[in-house]
This record gives sequence, structure tokens and C-alpha cells, in this order.
Amino acid sequence: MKFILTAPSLLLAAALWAPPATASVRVYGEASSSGPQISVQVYADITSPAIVSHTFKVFYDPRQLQVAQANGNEAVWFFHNGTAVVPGPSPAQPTNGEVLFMGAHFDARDPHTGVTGNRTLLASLVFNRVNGSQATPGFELSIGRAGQFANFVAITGEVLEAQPGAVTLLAVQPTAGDLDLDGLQDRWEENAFGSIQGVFYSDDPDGDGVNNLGEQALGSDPNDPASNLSLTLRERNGRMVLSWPSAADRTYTVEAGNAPNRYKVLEEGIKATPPFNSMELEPGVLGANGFFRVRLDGAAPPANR
Ligand SMILES: [Ca+2]
Ligand SMILES: [Ca+2]
Ligand SMILES: [Ca+2]
Repeated sequence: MKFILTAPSLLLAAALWAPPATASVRVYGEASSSGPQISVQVYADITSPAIVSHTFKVFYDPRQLQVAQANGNEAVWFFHNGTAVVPGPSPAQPTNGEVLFMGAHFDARDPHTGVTGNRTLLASLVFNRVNGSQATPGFELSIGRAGQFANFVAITGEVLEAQPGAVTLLAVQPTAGDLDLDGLQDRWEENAFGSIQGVFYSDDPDGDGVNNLGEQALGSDPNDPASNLSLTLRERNGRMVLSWPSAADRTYTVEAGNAPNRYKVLEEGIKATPPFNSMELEPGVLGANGFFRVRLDGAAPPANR
């Protein structure tokens, strides 16, 4: 028997036999720091068809960092056997310097679902810096168990890493402007301390009760205990005037109250007029309030977290 296919029927045959669309998965991470600890979140952008499993490794430098916590995202990646959630495999540390994450989504109540969507959290990690290291941390990502197992599997049964280009894993990049991930802009650290080494956001080297993160937000001098956000009330030409040190591009809110825990906004969105701002108080305002305070708008409170 002999088949002769004309061009249009070839196209038709190709259309009929086209493989199902392949999901694509882009895995990437973000790192940030709160003082000496560094957090890393690993996300995936997953297109349809959905995936039912992922396995990947996060690599770090064990001379700089030590794993304090490693967690998969169990809200999304879980087994449900129809009656209960069955715990999946915990993250493993096959050797120092790498963490292996394995996640699967299988729900017997709805077995034809998987996971799609942008910015789907796969895992999170917390590292401690070791030996006072403040070098720039970098984190590499790779397929979890290359060549041995299926790692990224679509709901169609396809093993995605076997399809060229279907799985992309990116390195975790340090935050622009904050290469040591300590929450302080590197330029600010260099201006204030000459270097980004050995400086943490939670430090208060001048002992004025405002940590470096607060000093950065205020635009005050982290090496000068007299420089921070303090409020002064004094008389000027028969009027009472509030004043406080200010820095460019900031706005402030002044609050007043008749007790230390009963503040109300007196004026907000006050533009900075560096190096000081001042504000005249109406006699009535002064008479009704014995307590005043000033806040920097839009900044995290400069508390010693
Ligand atoms: Ca920094
Ligand atoms: Ca300080
Ligand atoms: Ca200071």
C-alpha cells in the first residue's frame, strides 16, 4: 500500500500529530537581609499546562553562610490522599553548601490540577552569616537531581527538563545598591564608614538610640550622637517654635497631645528645609498640648528590631 500525501494533507497531519503544548518554568530567587541574617525566596513563573512537581538545589558559600531555616511552600506543594494532607519530603542538605528542595502537588480530591502562575513561591531559606563574614552572597540554582529522576513534571506527564528551554533556573542576584544585603545602601555605608564591611543596619555605633537603618532614613549622621531626629521647643520673638534637624527629600509629621500616649496629627507632609525645619505654634495649640513629637513620613520606624 502506498500513501501519497499532498502538501495540504501534510499540514493537516502535522496539526493532528502536534505534541501537546509544553509548560515552561522559570525559577528565580530574591535575597534580602535583616541585619546579620539573609533571607532567600525562590519563586517560579509557570505557564500552562500546570506542573505537579519540582526539584531544585540552592547553592551557597558555606565559608560565608550557614543555613538557619529551609522550608518548602507547603500551602501549594502538598499531597492530599483524599482525607488528609500527607507531609512531603523535607528539604535536604546532601552536602555543605547546597540545599535540595522537592515539592509535589497531588490532591486526590482533584487529581487533574497542578500548579501554574507567576511568582509561585517554591521555597524559602534563612542564612546566618558566619565568622563575621559580610562578603557579597550569591546563590546559584540548579535542577535538583539531574539525570536521575524527573524533576519538573507537567500534569500531562511530560518531564520538562527533558524539553530544551522548558525549564530555566537563574542565579539569585544581590540587590542593586546593597550588594552585602544588609538593608543599608552601600553608598551610604561608604560615605558614613568608608566601607560596607562590618556595618549592619541594626548597629548603633554612636549610641544615640537610632540604629543605622534609622539614621539612613533620617539622613542623620550615624557617627554623631547629636545627629538624629530630636525635637526642640524654644521661644523666638515671643512665639514658641518647634524645630528638628531635617534632610533633603523627606517629609515629616508633627503630632501633639495632652498626654504621652494621646498624640494627634498637628500637621503632616511637612517638606524638609535642611538642615533644620521649624514650625511656629499657635498659642492655643501650645495651651492644649503638653507633648509634641515629630515623625519621618514613609520610613520604617527607627526601632531596634
Ligand atoms: Ca549594604
Ligand atoms: Ca545611631
Ligand atoms: Ca546619630
